Amino acid sequence: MNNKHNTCGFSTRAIHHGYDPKDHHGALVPPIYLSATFAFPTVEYGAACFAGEASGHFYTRISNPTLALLESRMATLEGGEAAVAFSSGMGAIAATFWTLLRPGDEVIVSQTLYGCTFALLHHGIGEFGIKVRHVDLTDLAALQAALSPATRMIYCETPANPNLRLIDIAAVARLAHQQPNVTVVVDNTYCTPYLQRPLELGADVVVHSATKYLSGHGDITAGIAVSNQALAQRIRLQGLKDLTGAVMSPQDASLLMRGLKTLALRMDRHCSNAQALAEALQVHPAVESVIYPGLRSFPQYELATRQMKLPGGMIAFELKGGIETGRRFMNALQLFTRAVSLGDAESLAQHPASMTHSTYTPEQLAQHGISEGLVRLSVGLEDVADLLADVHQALAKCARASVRKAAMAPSAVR
Ligand code: 7XF
Repeated sequence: MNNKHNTCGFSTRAIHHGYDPKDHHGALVPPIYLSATFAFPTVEYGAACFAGEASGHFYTRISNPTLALLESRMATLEGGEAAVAFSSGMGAIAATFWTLLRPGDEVIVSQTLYGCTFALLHHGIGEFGIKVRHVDLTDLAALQAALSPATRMIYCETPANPNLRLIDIAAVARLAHQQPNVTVVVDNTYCTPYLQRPLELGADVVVHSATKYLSGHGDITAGIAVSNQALAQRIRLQGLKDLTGAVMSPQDASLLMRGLKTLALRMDRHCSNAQALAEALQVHPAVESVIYPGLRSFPQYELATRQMKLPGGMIAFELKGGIETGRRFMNALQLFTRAVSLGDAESLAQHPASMTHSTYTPEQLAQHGISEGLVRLSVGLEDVADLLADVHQALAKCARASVRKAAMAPSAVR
């Protein structure tokens, strides 16, 4: 693999790392190796591949040249040694859990997690003899108290989906690594390596839903795990090859590499659009509260500026009148699309409690800091003036509806 861009900047590596057209008939864009299997020159060589004694591609569920190029790019962008590509974020997360955890082990997880990660923990590995403990990882004393000789993994999202709570990765990793055999795994989906690089802060594995910002165009589902060579090899040979089989297709790897080429440009625009929207929401009289790491009112503003290059493209907020007003707001949106997922060019709005986090019971939502009234925005790449106009017209409509409703309420009748 061509690594002459190793010392270049982020975008240069996102565009060029590991590839030289002259090795591929001059093709500017890396070819897609659409082959499930690869020819062995001899039977002995084939056996050596299976024994792990020869390198080279032999079956796409284990490796493929297009996937290998993508993986090397993700590794360099995250500051890791190696990466493993998956067919979805949940594929990457499940493979990492199944590889690193065994019955009797304990995994400490942060309070708020994406709904299906929560479900995988509670209805998946939690039912196979692995103890799952939710701990407020912003409280280092609580983490210290929760660590036990059986702890094998600490897992978190930062910022968390959907309430954007942050975890101080360096502080958690430092504490975790005072004990042997604890792997710190961070879901970096909300940030991408352009905004935050957990491995450089002491984490051991980074996982991604590459369905989101990394691919950026809403046309594939994909996942990535990045770590050192030894861990990546275990995740590939156990988690991917045997335990999930959740392999990414070479066509999707090509689309994902296309997305990576514009990642830095897109993230800059997502962040500046989101900052403008968050500031507008914050001063609007219909809005109860806004959660966005770029606002000075954000409770972990100092940590956000220290840990993240920019505050990201996701906003969570609540309207006065709670979820009923929130529903009216979302139904009144004209440019934003009502849809789950995030990180696309199109701006998206959704209701976590009934959609992405509906795997939590109402009691669990309250316990894990996901308010019923929360509305989540994934701010896209449109012109900010159009986004602001859409949000303002939707807020005006739901405010008018609230006034009508109040006027019709029995208490208002004299
Ligand atoms: O398997 P996927 O590619 O959908 O990725 C799962 C996943 C993992 N980590 C985080 C932080 C995620 O946000 C996701 C997927 N979340 C979407 C969302 O929150 O809108 C899924 C739509 S139900």
